[in-house]
Amino acid sequence: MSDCIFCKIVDGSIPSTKVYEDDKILAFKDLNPQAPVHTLIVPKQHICCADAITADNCEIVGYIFSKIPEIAKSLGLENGYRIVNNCGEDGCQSVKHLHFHLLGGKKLAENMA
Ligand code: IU
Repeated sequence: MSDCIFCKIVDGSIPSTKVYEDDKILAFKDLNPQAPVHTLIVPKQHICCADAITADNCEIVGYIFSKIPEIAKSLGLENGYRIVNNCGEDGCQSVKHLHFHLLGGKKLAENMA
């Protein structure tokens, strides 16, 4: 999508600090980290949000999760981590391209809401 910032990060027209990349997904450092390690993992295909996941496009979500252990290990997250997805207005999603926050590097707060 031409006006999507994460699509532009995926196509390289906006720079990012890449953590992992293959033909289907990109992981890059969050510009405003909320933890010592804060990486965003995005599908290269544009899906606006978790609410737009369907039987036809859900394969990429499983693929992302299959890569998370490898990405986490490469970031030194040997002691655990948190995966977060914000969806829509009430979920405070600010970028409308599906992404998973990978957070860690310290004991994270227990309160999720
Ligand atoms: P959210 O779940 O949509 O609220 O998360 C969007 C994240 O994208 C947020 O943590 C921002 O700091 C981050 N981000 C970024 O890393 N680079 C950008 O160019 C933009 C947002 I815009």
